[in-house]
Amino acid sequence: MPDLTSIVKRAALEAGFELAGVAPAADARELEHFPRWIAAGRAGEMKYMEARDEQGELKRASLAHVAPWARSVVVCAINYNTAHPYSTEVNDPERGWISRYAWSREDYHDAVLRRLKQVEAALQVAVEGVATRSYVDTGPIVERVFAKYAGVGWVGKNTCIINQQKGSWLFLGVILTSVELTADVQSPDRCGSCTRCIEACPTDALLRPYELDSNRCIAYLTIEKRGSIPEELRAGMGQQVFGCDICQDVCPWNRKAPQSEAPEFAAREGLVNPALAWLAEMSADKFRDTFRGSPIRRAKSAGLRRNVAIAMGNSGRREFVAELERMSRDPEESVAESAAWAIRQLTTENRH
Ligand code: B12
Ligand code: SF4
Ligand code: SF4
Repeated sequence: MPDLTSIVKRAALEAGFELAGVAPAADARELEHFPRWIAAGRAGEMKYMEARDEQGELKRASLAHVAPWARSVVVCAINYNTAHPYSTEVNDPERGWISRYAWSREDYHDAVLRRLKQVEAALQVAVEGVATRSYVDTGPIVERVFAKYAGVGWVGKNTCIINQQKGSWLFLGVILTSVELTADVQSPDRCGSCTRCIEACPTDALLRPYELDSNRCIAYLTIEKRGSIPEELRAGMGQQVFGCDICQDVCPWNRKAPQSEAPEFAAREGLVNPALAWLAEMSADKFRDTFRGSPIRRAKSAGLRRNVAIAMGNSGRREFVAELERMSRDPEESVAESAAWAIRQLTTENRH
């Protein structure tokens, strides 16, 4: 008769996860960093990161604040890599970059949660009355810390979970459970003396190893930030129009990253290195149709237009001025203002 931990791990593999491990539901020392990170304003405008419990404690700082009943945390991971170049390998100024994770046919929250529910169901069959709760980005916990203690991967200096065999193109999903499972050995840090990610970040968002300032991170600026993007960061955004992969593209552990076998993560047509002109012309209705079921919806139509205007401003291509003039009359202030900025970039110092 296999033990409960083996049943759960087997269910995770059967559900399509490539990695699954168990972390104790205890607070790891890395979580001590979290309140300092919040106090320093590193979460930017992501207010949900600052959610507090009734005692006024930051929920994410301790699992005890969120699920005092939990005894173990099952951490599952699935690879979303596809056979397409890295952002650091392409260089066409007329094209933008959408982050690798967002090319998918289905939003990863749905694709991962469906699999987690399958694992949860196996656990419930095995243990009557067990309490479980699944999260994919959706709960107030710092998933990566638990992934480290579940042996799924180490927290790299770029703050991403890296697995020695699979690299870091991984989505994480966690299941809190009221039964105690056998914990795995934590993943050792294999970054060594490497600092490539820190050097490659174009906006200096990695302040020091393991510390990211969202306010400077292109992933935050292009996806989460509403309104205008600070001018001093726009040049560093280069051609990124949704998310950013640079600190993972340069990571040696992703040099031979395997590809995903999950059909949901195959790239949608047109999203790998898309033409900026195509995105700029996209109406709000077309945006809704094109990105139905895609994580790109999170930026909203106006957010994507704003990002595209900035990428055009960084392109050095005067041909974009006519399109940008149209965008400078956009009813959304942040789009209009970004387009006006882009026109200045193309018509003054960066003329081609
Ligand atoms: C908020 C958020 C963001 C923010 C902030 C990112 C960040 N680094 O915190 C923004 C919008 C910028 C972002 C970007 C991205 N995100 Co995000 N994001 C989250 C979310 C919702 C919370 C992360 C969080 O709690 N941050 C708080 C800070 C303090 O945590 P942290 O940086 O991880 O720091 C911990 C460790 O570094 C640790 N630590 C470990 N060792 C050491 C050593 C020292 C010395 C120190 C000081 C600290 C330290 O201390 C901290 C914990 O207290 C998680 C889902 C979740 N609920 O966990 C997804 C998540 C982290 N994101 C994910 C992804 C895929 C991305 C992007 C790749 C998307 C993209 N391509 O644009 C980028 C990657 C950017 C990057 N380098 O991190 C995945 C990561 C998968 C992986 N392999 O790691 C997650 C887990 C979602 C998921 N379920 O799959 N994200
Ligand atoms: S995602 Fe991009 S901007 Fe953010 S830390 Fe990594 S390289 Fe820097
Ligand atoms: S680039 Fe180097 S330092 Fe950065 S996460 Fe990868 S191995 Fe670690």
